[in-house]
Amino acid sequence: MMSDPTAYRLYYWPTLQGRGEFVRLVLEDAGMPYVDVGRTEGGMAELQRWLAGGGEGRPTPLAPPFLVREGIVLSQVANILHYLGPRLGLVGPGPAAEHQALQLQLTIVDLVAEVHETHHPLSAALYYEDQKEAAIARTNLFLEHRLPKFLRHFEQAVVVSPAGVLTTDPALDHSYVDLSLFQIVVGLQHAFPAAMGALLQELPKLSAIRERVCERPRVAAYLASSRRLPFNHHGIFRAYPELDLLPTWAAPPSVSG
Ligand SMILES: N[C@@H](CCC(=O)N[C@@H](CS)C(=O)NCC(=O)O)C(=O)O
Repeated sequence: MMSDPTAYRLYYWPTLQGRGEFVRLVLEDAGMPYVDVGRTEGGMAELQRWLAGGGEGRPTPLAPPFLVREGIVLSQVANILHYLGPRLGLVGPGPAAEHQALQLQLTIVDLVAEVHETHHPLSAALYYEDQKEAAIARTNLFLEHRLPKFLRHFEQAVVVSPAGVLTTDPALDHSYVDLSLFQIVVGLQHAFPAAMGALLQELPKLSAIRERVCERPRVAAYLASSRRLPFNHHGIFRAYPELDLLPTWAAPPSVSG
C-alpha cells in the first residue's frame, strides 16, 4: 500500500518514547495521519541520511525528533509544536496565545533536560552505569529542589476555561501544552514514584489534566495501541530503583517521645 504523500513524516528513534513522544501525542490527539519513519522498514537509514546532511538541500537537524512535510523540516520539540499547534487547533488563536503556549513548552523542554540529567549527569556520551554515583547525587538535588519548583510553576499555569475545563489555554479547553503536561506527569510517576506520590497531592490541577488527557478518545486509543512504546531504560523517564529517592519535603514527620 502506498503511504499518503501529504502525511507528516516524524523522524525519531524507533524504540523509545523520549522527546519524540511529545510530537506523537499531538499528531495522535489531532487524528493527523503521520509516518513514524524510524519504525518503518528502511526508516533508520533514512533518518541517518538526514542527520548526515542528505536532506535535499534543506536544513540539517542536529538531533531527532524532526518533522518533515512538503517544504518544511523542523527540529526542536517546542518549535515543532509551535508550528503544529495552530494547524491542528491545539492552541488558542493569535500571537499572545501562541507565545504563551510556546513559553510553557520551552519550560517543559528545560524540565525534560533536567530529568535527562538525573540519569546522565556527566555526559550523554557515557553509559548510565558509568555515572551512577553522580546520578544519585544529581537526582537527590533534582527531587529536593527542582522538581517541586517546575511542577508548582505548571500548576499555577493551569486555569479554568469558560466551559469549566482545566487547561493551560483558556481560549480553547485543550492545548498541545496539556498533552505535554500529561506526558510529563506520567513519565515522572514512572521514574520517581515516591516523590511524585507525595508531590501530586498538592497539585490537583495537574492531576486533573493528566486524567482528562488520557480519557480523550484518540489519546486513549493511542495509549492502548502498539504505537505507544512502553517506558524503558532508553528514554527520558527511566525507573531505576536507586534513583527513586524520597526528598526531605516528602518524608513523614518523625514521631518523637
Ligand atoms: N532540544 C532538543 C533536544 C533533542 C535531543 O536531545 N534529542 C535526543 C533524543 S531525545 C538525541 O537523539 N540526541 C542526539 C544528540 O544530541 O547527539 C529537542 O527538544 O528536540
